[in-house]
Amino acid sequence: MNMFCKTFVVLGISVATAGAAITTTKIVDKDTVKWGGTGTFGTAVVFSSLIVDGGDLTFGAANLTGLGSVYKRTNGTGYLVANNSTLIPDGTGSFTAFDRKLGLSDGDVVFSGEGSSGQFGVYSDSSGLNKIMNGSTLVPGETFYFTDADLPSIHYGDIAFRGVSSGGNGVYLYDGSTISVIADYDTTIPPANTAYFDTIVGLAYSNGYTAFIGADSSGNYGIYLDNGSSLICIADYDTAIPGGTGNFTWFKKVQVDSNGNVVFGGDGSSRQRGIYKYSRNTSTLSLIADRDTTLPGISSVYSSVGYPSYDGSNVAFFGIIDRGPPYVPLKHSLLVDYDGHLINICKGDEKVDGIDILQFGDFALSGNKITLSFSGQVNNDWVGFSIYEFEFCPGDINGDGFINLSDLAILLANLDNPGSREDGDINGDGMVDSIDQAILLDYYNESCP
Ligand SMILES: [Ca+2]
Ligand SMILES: [Ca+2]
Repeated sequence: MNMFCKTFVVLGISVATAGAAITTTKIVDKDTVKWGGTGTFGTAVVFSSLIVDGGDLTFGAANLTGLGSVYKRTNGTGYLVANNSTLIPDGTGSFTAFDRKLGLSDGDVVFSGEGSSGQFGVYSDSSGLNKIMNGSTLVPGETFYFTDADLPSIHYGDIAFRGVSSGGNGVYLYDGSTISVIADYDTTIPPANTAYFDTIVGLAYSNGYTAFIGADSSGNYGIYLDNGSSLICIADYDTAIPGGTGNFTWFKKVQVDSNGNVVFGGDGSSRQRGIYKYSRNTSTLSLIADRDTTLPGISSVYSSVGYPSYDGSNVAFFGIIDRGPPYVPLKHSLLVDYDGHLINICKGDEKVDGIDILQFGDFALSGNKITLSFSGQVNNDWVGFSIYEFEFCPGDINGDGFINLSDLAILLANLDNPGSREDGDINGDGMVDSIDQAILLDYYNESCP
């Protein structure tokens, strides 16, 4: 492969005009007119709770009192899903708040919201806003009602959520007409099956697979997967950390794809933290990245990883710098593990569309696009939060949509030198070197997705 490359250097292929190796597109910022409303978003909101599904996006706009509005973009058009002026379906008055976990599938958003006098419920905006469940809904198989619900997740018509009642916590699935129990306080926890679920703190659903983070009454947490007929443990406090030391001691942000593969964040003793994947076909757990993984563009010995966004193929996450004791984490970069290549997509000390990033918010991955919210300033003026889409095509250095000789020529002209993305630094570590060359050759003669 090396000979192949050197040949082109000798031939002296002309370097194409530098283009955009990663293109950024603004979705919303402070000057955007509120979708489905009047006035601009302004600088007083925090964009959070991002979920993408193909080209569709949903997010929340939080103010000082919590998530005040839910928005979505489908087929390129932005809509207001619900805000504090939206009447509660099958309820009284308007919503007063929304929980931070949203769901999105096939253009439909699912959310949990609250109203006056203790109203709560799970709602979907398919064919107008409609109630999935609320405080007048009986817990399946019981004679009592739900007292709270959140963590909704949707895949086409199916909606999974956490329900709370006098019985305890449960994971429930609405199939378009009926609510059934996936796991609840009457369900024994595998593999020992000697204790019952008591607490549910994370939930994801796709195509008949429900993954959740649950614990018994003693606070022993685990990641569990239900396939519609059986419930298995993917990892718990008795599970050795892949590539780490000892067993897991904490779990966060579980994600599941339509084939039942699960990605989650896991912690261990001695400040271990990583992102792990359960492959359902092989029933194996593997490491995606942890604090010992070399993260391109992050040199600090205190580097660590944040919690994942998984799109069914690849995983994106924040690279974090723990600023020494007391280890206050600082989100430093947004990275993606794309086809096994670790690429730094956005560094906190870079400008995006002229904005100096001050703080990262939330993000979501779909294919070769990452949607990211961040706050920042322009010429030292605070411009609040924005949402941008980052489209990347590893190897397309000149940004013409193809990975070919023109890109390779740019890379080789700068080989073994410091450089920018436009110079051939594909993984974003500041150097144009053999790592970048290997990534480019992986996609050689392909076009961008
Ligand atoms: Ca190209
Ligand atoms: Ca590089």
